[in-house]
Amino acid sequence: KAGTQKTKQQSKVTFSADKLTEFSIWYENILEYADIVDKRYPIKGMPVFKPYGCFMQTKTMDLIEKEWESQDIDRVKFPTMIPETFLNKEQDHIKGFGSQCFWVTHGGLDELNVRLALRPTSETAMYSMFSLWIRSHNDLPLRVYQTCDVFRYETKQTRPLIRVREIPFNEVHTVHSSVEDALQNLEDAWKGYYKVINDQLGIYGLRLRRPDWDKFAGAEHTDVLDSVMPSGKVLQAVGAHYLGQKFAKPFDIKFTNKDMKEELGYMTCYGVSSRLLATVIGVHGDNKGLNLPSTVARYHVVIVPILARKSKVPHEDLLSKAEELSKTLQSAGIRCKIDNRQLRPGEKYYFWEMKGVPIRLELGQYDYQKNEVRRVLRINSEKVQHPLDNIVELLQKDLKFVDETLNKRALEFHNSRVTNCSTIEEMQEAIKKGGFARIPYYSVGMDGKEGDKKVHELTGGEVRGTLVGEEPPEEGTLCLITNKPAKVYAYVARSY
Ligand code: PR8
Repeated sequence: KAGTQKTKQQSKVTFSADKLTEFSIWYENILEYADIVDKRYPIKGMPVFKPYGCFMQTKTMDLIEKEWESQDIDRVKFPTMIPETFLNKEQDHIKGFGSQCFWVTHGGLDELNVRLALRPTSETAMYSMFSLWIRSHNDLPLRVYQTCDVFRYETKQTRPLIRVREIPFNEVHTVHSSVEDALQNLEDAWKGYYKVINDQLGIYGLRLRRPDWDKFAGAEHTDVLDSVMPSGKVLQAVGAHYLGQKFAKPFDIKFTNKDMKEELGYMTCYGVSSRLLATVIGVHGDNKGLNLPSTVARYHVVIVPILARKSKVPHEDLLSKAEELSKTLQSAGIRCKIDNRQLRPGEKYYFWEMKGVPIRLELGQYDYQKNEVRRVLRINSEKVQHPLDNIVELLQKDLKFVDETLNKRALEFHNSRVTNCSTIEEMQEAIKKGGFARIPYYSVGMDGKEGDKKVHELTGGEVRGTLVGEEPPEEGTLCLITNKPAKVYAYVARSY
C-alpha cells in the first residue's frame, strides 16, 4: 500500500512519455506539467500562457526584437482591427485570408457600416499608412516591426503554440526603392533569423522556397524555415516573403525616384510566432521533460538546500547560505530560484528536471562546511563539486556548455532527418522515419502541383519547396514522381 502511495505522490511531479514514439502526448503533457500554457480557456485555439511559459515566450520575442533593433528596424504599434475595405484591396491576399478572419460586426448594439477584421497579419493595416508616409526615395527604405497578437480562424486541428487562433507574432514590413535593395533586405533578415534561431535558441531547419501553389497570400515568392519536430513532422517556424510591387499598387505606395519619376515601392515582410518556442520545447526536451537553453529559461539555476533531519549545520544557516548564493547569482545576471518547499529533495529534483532548469545546485551540510555546492547539469546529470568562491564564473561556463551541447544535439538531429532519395521506396522510408526526403522533381511552378498530389498519396507528405541556394539536378536526371526531366531537388515532408 505504501508503495502505491509513493508512486501516486511522485506522479504529481514525475513527467513521463516517450518523446520520439509518442511526441503528441509528450508535447501536450509537458505544456501542462511544466506550466507553460493552460488549455482550459474555453475558446478553441486560445490557450492561456502561464507565468513560466509566458516568460519563455517573451524571451524568444525579445531576442528577435533585439536583432531587428540592431538592424535599425524600428518598432511601431498598429491597431488590432482592420477595415474590410483595406483587406479587400489586394486580391490574392483577401483570397487567402478572407475566410481566416474573425470579424467584428457590431459596436455595442449598432451594426458597423464596414466590418472590421481582427488582424490576421498586418500588411493591409500598415500599407494603408505607408502610402501616406512615403513621398520620395529619401523616405526609403522604410523598415518597421511590431510584436503583437494576430488572429486566424484556423480550421485544422489546433495545438498550443503550434497552431493557435490568437497567435503571438513578430512581423517586419519594409519598403525599398529597388528590387535589389528589397532582396538584400531579405538576406539580412535571414542572417538575423539564423543568429537568433541557430545561435541563441539552438534549433535548426531548412530555408525552403515554397512551391508556387503554396506561397503566402499576396507574395511574389515565399521562403520559410521548416524545422523537423521529434514526431518527424515539420513545422514552418519562419515565413519571409518578397512582395514585389503587388501590394504597392493597390495601396498606392509610390515614391519619386532620383530622376524625379514616380515609382511603386518594392516590399518585403517576414514574421515568426510562438512556433519558435514550440520548436525549442520539442527539439531540446527529453523523456524527463523540458531542457532549456539559457536564453529562454525562466531560471538558470535552482538551489535545493538539503535540510536533513540530523543535519550538523542548522537549517537556518543552510537557508541563509542559499539566500546569499542566490543574491550573488542574481546580481551577476544568473536567474535563480531557491526551492525551500517542504518536499523530499528527490521530488524537487524530478520537478526541476521536468521544468528544464539547466543547473541544479544542492547545498547540504557537508557542502556548507567545505564552502561548496554540488552542481548537477540537466543535460547529462553530470555532478561535480563547485567551490563557492568563484561560483559565478563556474556557472557561466556551465551555462555556455549547456547551450553548446543542446545546440550540437539539435543540429545532429536535424541532419539525421534530411534523407537523399533516389527511389520511391527510399522516399517512403525516409518519410516514415521522419523529416525531409530530398527528391529530384520536375517543377515547383504551378505545373508541378499535379505531382504533389501523387507525392501525398505515396507518403502522406507534401512538396515543401526547394532549398535556397541549391544547384539544380544534373542534365538527364528524371523526376522521381513523373519521370519527366527533373528541374529541381524538392524537399518532401509531412507537416503540422
Ligand atoms: C505572414 N505577414 O503573416 P506567415 N499558429 C502559430 N503560428 C503561426 C500560425 C498559427 N495559426 N500561422 C502562422 N504562424 C507575413 C510575414 C507578416 C509577417 C507562424 O507570414 O503567414 C508561422 O511560423 O508565414 C509563419 O511562418 C509565421 O507565423 C508568419 O506567418
